[in-house]
Formats: sequence, structure tokens, C-alpha cells
Amino acid sequence: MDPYLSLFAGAAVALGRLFVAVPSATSADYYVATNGNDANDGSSAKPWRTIQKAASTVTAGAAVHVRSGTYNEIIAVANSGTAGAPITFQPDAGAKVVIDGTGFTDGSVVHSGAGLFNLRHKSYINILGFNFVHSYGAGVVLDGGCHHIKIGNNTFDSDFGWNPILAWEWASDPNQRDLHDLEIHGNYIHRSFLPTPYKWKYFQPTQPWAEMISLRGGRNISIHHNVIDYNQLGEGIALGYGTHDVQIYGNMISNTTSCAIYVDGSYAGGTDSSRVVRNIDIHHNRVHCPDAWAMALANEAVHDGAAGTDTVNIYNNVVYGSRQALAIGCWGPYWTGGKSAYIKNVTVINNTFYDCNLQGGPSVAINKAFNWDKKHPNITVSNVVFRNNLIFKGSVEVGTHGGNPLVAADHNGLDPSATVFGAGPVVGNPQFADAAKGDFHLSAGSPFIDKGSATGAPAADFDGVKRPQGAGFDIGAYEFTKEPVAKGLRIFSTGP
Ligand SMILES: [Ca+2]
Repeated sequence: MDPYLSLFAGAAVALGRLFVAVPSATSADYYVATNGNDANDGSSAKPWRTIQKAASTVTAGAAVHVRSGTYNEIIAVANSGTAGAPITFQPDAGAKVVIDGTGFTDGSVVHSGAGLFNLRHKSYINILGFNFVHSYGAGVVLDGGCHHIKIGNNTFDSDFGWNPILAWEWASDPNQRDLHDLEIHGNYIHRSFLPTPYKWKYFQPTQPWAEMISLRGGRNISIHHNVIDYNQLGEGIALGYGTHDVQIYGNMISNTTSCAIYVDGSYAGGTDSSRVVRNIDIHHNRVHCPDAWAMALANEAVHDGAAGTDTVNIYNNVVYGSRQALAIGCWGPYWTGGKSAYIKNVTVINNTFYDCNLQGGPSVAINKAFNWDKKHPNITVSNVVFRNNLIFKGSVEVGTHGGNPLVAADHNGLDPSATVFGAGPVVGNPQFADAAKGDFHLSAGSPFIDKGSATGAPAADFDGVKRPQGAGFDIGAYEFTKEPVAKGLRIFSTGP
């Protein structure tokens, strides 16, 4: 793990726990223990043996308490909770519970894409605090029309053949694809390869490519305070297929490949052109991925005319030591070719991007193809605002095919060695507090203090410090304060 991230990983998980729903005193409590018996009644004195027994039995209002131990099973939940009476699955107080999928292979999973803990068309369920290890497929799977689900404070620290957390709308019946109101928070994910005999074959025959948190459809979703510190092959957080109204904030992502936060406007499920990826806010995330793009707005455009991204706000993110900080308009219709797509109405304001050209090229590429992305010009990028961003040890490049995508580019802080970009740039050394240790606060005397624009600036900075301080708005993710901010306490503030 990145040393700076390791410093705060515990804090993130701890803060994530603040969001845990505590079952009410009126909950019906059930217990599972490794010395239990599924013929028991599930009481504290007579616990069940398997989590599956609980998942098959309990109804709305139940709290399932699992006692310490390793449970070698895969689980499918039978019943939903209700708005006033959710069902919660969690370790018993102080217990450490491992859900281990060792031995379960393709023939034994519930259906394609299944994981260790499976919800299909279920609602009002909380899955909190488990340690998932060894899955031939996914980890926690929300399938079809799931809603009002919380996946919080779990650990996925092992080999997974597919996505540790997957929420998708796949269902044979279109009326069962209503996925919404999800909260995915405080999870820790460190995913290694499966050993060769277990390599997942769902998409690729030889490589277990996987997104660590994957949304394929759905709306009203928050993904916050998760720590993803390793993914040998695949993205960190990825969404597409018409997913909309999503908040991605307070996450820390390091050492993924491909892309840490990936927004793909394509829709793989048909030709429904209404399925636009839209209203996505990406803020207060911290990313360090030497082999990956930190953030990318892409469009693989699997189906012509059914693909688009509209309204993405990217602010108060800190990215450093990465392959590239941000790409807008990339991974064009690369896979199928010849299809068209659009990305429009994007704001990129008050981010800090440091040392993000580790494999050449610019730190920020807007409307600009990769060398191998031959069909990229089929994406039309438009209406991009790029303001108050600090780009040091890196540059910004903007392509103009289809017209200039920028409606405003101003008040950015640039490296003296980079090509001057946009209106009213401020060029200089930002004088970070301690870049080598990952501290990108500005020091007194930084040329970027009070030189930003008020227009569109977030009301608070990465730490939650109100903007502006002093004589004006600063450039970058941090607003300079004379008194040091209590780092580690406020770093995960959600801002405005
Ligand atoms: Ca200021």
C-alpha cells in the first residue's frame, strides 16, 4: 500500500463506520456460529451453523449476528426488508467473520456473475463488516432490481475472479431491472489474481480482468470512503450502462491498473438511447496509480446511438504519481468500431494533479486520443469547464476534432515547463507542503494562493475548509490557511 494511503486507510474505514446503520432495539436478533446447528432456532443460545440458513430464513426487521470464524459458503438472500425494517447481516459485536469461497467454482455458483453474497431483486438489506476471501467469481453481487442496499465496512483482501462489489441490472425480465438507492461505503479492497486453475472466464479467456466496485445501471448511488489499494488487472470504481445520479467521494485508490475511477457512457444491454450516464459527481478522492489513469470519461460505445455521458462534475480531487490524472473522451468505440458517442457538460474545478505523466503524454487529456485508440474521434466532447486546477509536473492537452470542447478554461496553475493553457494561467512552483510525503497543501508564498476564480468554485476544499480564505480563491484542491489543518481529521470531509 502507498505509505500515505496506509496512514489514512484506517481512518477511512473508521469514518465509514460512522455511516453504519445500527439495528433498532426492536430488531429480531438471530445468531450464527461455527459451533451452531441449522436445526436450531437461531437464538443466541441456539445459533445456526451457516449464514445461508439465516439468509434463507429471516424476514424484514431481522439482525443477523455472525460469530467469529471462517464460513466456507456462498450465500443467497431469500427475503427483502422494508423501509422501516431492513435486514442486516453483520458480525456479532467484536467478532471477526471470514466468508471464504474456497472450493466453489463455476458449476457451484448460483448463476453467471454470482459471488459470495448474492442479492437478486432484493431491497432494504445491509451487508456490513465481513471479510470476504477467495472467490471464483464476484464478492457481493446485487443483481436485477435491488434497491436500498448498504454494503459497508467489508474487507475484500484476497483473490477474486471478478468484481469484489458488483451491482448490475441484469435480469431476463426488463421489469426487474430497477436498481437504485445504494450506499457502498468504508470497504477495503485489495484484490490479487486467482491462481491459474480458477481464472474467471466470463469475459476474457485468460485474464481475470475486473472492476473492484462495478455499477452497471442504477441510480441514486453513493460510493464513499472506500479504500482500494491494489488491483492487479482492472479498474477501481467503474460505472456505465446508464448509471445516473451517483456520488463518488472520499475514496482512496492506489495501484490499480487501467483506471481508478472510470465512467463509461456506453450501454451494453441494447439500443435504448435514453440510457445516458448522467449526473455524476466525483470529488474528494485521492488517487495514486502509477500504472493507471486516475479518472477517465470514456465511451466504449458498444451499441451505436445508445451511448452518452451528460453532466459530470469533478472537483476537489487530489491525484499524484499516476499514469495520467484525467482523460475526457477516450476509449472510444474501440472494441466494436465505427460507433458514435458523446460526452458533454463536464466541469473540472479545483483539483490538484501532481506528477501525472509517468508513462509520457499530458497529465490531462481532453478530447485527445491515445495512440492505440484509433477510433476515438467518434466521441464528441463538448461543454467542458476547466478552472482553478493545479497541474504540476505535467501538462494539459486539448484536441479539437469536432470543435473545441472547452467553454471555459481559466485560472489554472501550471508548471513553468508546460505549454501555457487556457485564459489567465498562473505559472510557477506550487510550493507544496511536502510533496514527497504526499502532502499537497500550499505553503505560504505559493503563487497559487488567492489566484483562482470564484466562479463555480466548490464552497469548501478537500479538507472541508470554507472557500475562500484570505484575499481570494486558491488554485488546486486545497485552500491555504495560516493555521495548519488537522490532517487526518478533516481530510475526508465531503465539502459542500
Ligand atoms: Ca485564498
